[in-house]
Amino acid sequence: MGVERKEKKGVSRRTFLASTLAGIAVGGVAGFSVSKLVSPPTPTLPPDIQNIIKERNLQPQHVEAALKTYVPGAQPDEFLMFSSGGHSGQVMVIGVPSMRIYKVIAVFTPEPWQGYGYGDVKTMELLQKASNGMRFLTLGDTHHPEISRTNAEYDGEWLFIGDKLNARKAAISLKDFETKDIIKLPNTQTQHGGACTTPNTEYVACGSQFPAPWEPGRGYKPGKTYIKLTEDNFREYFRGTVTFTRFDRARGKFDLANSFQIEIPPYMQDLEIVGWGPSDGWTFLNSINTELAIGGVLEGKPPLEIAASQKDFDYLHIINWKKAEQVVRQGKAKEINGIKVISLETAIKEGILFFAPEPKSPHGCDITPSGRYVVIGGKLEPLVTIYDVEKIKRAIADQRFQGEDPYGVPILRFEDVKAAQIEVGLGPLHDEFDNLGHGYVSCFISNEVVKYSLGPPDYTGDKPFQVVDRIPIHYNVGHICTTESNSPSPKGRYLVALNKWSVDRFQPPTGPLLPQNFQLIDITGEKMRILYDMPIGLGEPHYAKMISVNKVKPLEVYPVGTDPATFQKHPKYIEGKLGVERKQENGKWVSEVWMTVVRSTITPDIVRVKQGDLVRLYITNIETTKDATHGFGVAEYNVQASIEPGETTTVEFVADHPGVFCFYCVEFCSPLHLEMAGWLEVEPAE
Ligand code: K7E
Ligand code: CUA
Repeated sequence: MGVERKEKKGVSRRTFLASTLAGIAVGGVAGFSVSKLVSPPTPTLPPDIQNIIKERNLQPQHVEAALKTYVPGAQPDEFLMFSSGGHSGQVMVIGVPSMRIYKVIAVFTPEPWQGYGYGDVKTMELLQKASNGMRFLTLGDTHHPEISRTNAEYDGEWLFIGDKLNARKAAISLKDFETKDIIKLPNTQTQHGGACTTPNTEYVACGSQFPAPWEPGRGYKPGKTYIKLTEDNFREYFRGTVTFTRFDRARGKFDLANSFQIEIPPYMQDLEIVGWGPSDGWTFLNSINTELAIGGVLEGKPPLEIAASQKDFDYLHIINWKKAEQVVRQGKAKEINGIKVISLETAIKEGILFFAPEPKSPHGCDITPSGRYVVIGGKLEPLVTIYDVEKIKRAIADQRFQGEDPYGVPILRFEDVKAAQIEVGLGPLHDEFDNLGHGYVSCFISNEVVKYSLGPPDYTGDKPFQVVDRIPIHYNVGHICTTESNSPSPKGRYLVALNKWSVDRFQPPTGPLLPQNFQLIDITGEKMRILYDMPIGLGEPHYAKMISVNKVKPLEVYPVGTDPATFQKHPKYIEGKLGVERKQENGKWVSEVWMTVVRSTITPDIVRVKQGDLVRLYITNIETTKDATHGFGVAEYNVQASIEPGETTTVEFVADHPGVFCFYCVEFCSPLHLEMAGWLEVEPAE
């Protein structure tokens, strides 16, 4: 936005850059002059700039990269990238092209700066609810973020992310960048289908990864279901799931009562994507371990990685989710552990689930902008396989199958549904797309990103399905992320490679545990060019989604008294009410405290309670100034809240330790911030 506007008037920034860079390239750098070979005289850089370049030992391409990525203060980045934080359990918000981290959003792990999981009731409830009958979990492994969609386009209102380790899903509002709901997927132990939404965010879909033990008719209950692990039992009694979780945008909550789940065979389902356009109504997941191996190295069996990689083909799962929705409406699903489940048998009988062969132990699963092609990374084959959704639909309509899997799922013929296979490089994983009909694939083993042309209608040139460029990556690239990819309207411009290893890219090294490396790549020209290496020292990111900054419209401050859990007035916000009230609730003593914070006073600043009381604070930040956040930390009590301007928050803890404890504002908010403090007196019980 900002950038484009500036380029329209007068000399564009890009023209200026081009001429200065030309100046550098023709001898501005090391006194080496080839300017005679170039016909029009090119401007050179001022001597002080040349000196910096010389002193810092920079090459022309470094200077170009710096000029393309530097974003001055108060000027906007072009894109926001929401990146998984891997086993940090959180989400990172990064500006592109500056590659600055703007925020780490607390999701599955307590986070003190945001007062997440340290006494703030709404966050404690989220973490509690997310544990849903399991032990209290403070660990998640976030992989695949998704942004809410309107007509399949990202609308910038909601962000979803999955927790692979515990099969949970979270919804984050992009109005205030806070987690609003977390759900544990029923009958599911781990997930990897990420979070992908249907075109108007009616559902957030997600496939399981490792199948869970499953009692016929009773499904899987964490900590309850036990089926002895043997190869036979694994085939017979373990199951995977695909869950379509209804999302209520107005309330910001997942709605299990209106969700449904499909039981699927115990292969290891992997990445998932929900289609639009020609693939509207369909979802696609790939799978590994169709060998149904379980490992057992010390029991005389081959290790899982060998046993699970025998077959040349695994199965792309093709699911008609609109038909599944109908089948649920017709009452053909059975409620198991709080969700309507379409049995595997019903899914087959009703024409909901189909397979297509996919080579070999594949990984990524993506859809081109037109919605016409599904692209799978071969992982153990150097191929990207492209399926034509029109052909898939036709083959299904004509009932053209090559046979069935052991569970009776019909398998389409590979030749009937394939559009093309492109030999790209070693270990192809994930694909992303630009606005000109190109795909990009990460090659984990050959350490490169490979660019190729798609077919019509995405690409209408005369060389479809061909490799057009490649660039080395440092190192072991997992996902890649282009602007608004996996939607109908990618924006081109940038690609970020989410690299697993950084090895020597950051000097000096910071110990044996090295950061991951995000490499920013310019994809505007014919040749891709690396612009920036960004160390990620906050867990291991998997996927990221990048959207134009102007699609995200966060609040600046909350209206005073707002409960961020609902964006409504907090039920306990009573204007002007301050002080402590001690009362009994179900036979227990509760000290309720109405509090305000404003530069630089916490009122009341003395809170007297009795040992054993449940202390419940309603804290309102009555500031109306942008960024005037106050914190509330209680010494030796592990209590910390972050109260944004206008917010009313509830904080609860049991005053189990007698004594006098300081509380203070933990955000340096004003010259008298150090004085923004008070005392909690806990009178010992007799
Ligand atoms: Cu390839 Cu979870 Cu998407 Cu990691 S997954 S890289
Ligand atoms: Cu409020 Cu420091």
